[in-house]
Amino acid sequence: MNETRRELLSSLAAGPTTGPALAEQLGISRAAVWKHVEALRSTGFEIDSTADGYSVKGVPAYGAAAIQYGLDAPYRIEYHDTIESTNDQARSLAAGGERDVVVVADEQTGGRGRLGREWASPQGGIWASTVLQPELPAAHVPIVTLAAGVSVARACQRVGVDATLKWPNDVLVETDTQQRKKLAGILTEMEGEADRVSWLLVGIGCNANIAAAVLPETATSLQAVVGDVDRRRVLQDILETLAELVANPEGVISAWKTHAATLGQTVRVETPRETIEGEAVDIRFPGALVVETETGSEVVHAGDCEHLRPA
Ligand code: BT5
Repeated sequence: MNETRRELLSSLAAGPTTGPALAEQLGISRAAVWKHVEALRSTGFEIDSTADGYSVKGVPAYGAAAIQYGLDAPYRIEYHDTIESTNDQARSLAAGGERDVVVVADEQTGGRGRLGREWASPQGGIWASTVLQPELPAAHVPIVTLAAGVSVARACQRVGVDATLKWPNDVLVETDTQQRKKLAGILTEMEGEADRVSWLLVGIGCNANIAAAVLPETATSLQAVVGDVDRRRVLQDILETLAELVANPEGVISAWKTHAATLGQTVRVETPRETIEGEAVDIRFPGALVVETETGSEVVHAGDCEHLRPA
């Protein structure tokens, strides 16, 4: 979506605005304003023309303009009905110099998890990758993965789903059977040098309006817990919290701890070098897990974590 369309949506979100006022604000002709309004109507926006100006009466369920409308985060939305992987598309935008753009899809045909694992991404999910350039050294990037987890957990809680966080990148929810299942996952990828991140991709996959039966056995969805949700609002919520936390990374650890499922669990963490077993006792900036083992305390920076039982 271009800058003019984005500005127009943000003016309309603030309240009814007349054609001449919009033309002046956007620095375009009144005829051009009318064309933009018609284009929005053709994507499903209901826009009335009243004495006060153009007034939005209805917003389409999903799509670039719908997600952009009323979004309180400094991101541009690029939307695809279907795509191989939003992270791949975000990567090519990042390589072309774009920042602060979110690639969103209704369906992915080649969704990826970490270490090349498959990520099931049928229609109805929230599949979104944000291209960022945070003011962080590369070593601090894990804080952004935690921030994304917090953003998803909060957005899920707002629709009535008690989501919790499993270190480092999973969002879980307890199902009827007292089992915890995976509701969402985060895939962070970056390019840069030790002291400077040139771009960072935050890929978020959240099983929203999807039947649990079409997901892996270990997964669940918002639909399975509370029924269909307004994906547009949920994604806006996620992006708004993400933007806020990325701008204030010092608040992320305490926010993460308030949703943590991992702390207080006996865990097994597989790192590239070893397997560590013990009680998960703390999370430390920029995102390390502290595990109390039989032989002492270990600080783990990356790995796959399995919850064995409450400690
Ligand atoms: C993750 O990997 O959890 C990161 C997932 C990131 C997906 C997003 S969607 C938007 C963006 N574009 C992409 O292509 N990717 C990102 P990991 O921790 O490696 O977990 C992967 C494992 O989760 C798989 O091996 C399955 O066991 C399980 N899994 C696969 N699909 C799932 C789903 N839809 N929901 C829950 N679990 C799933």
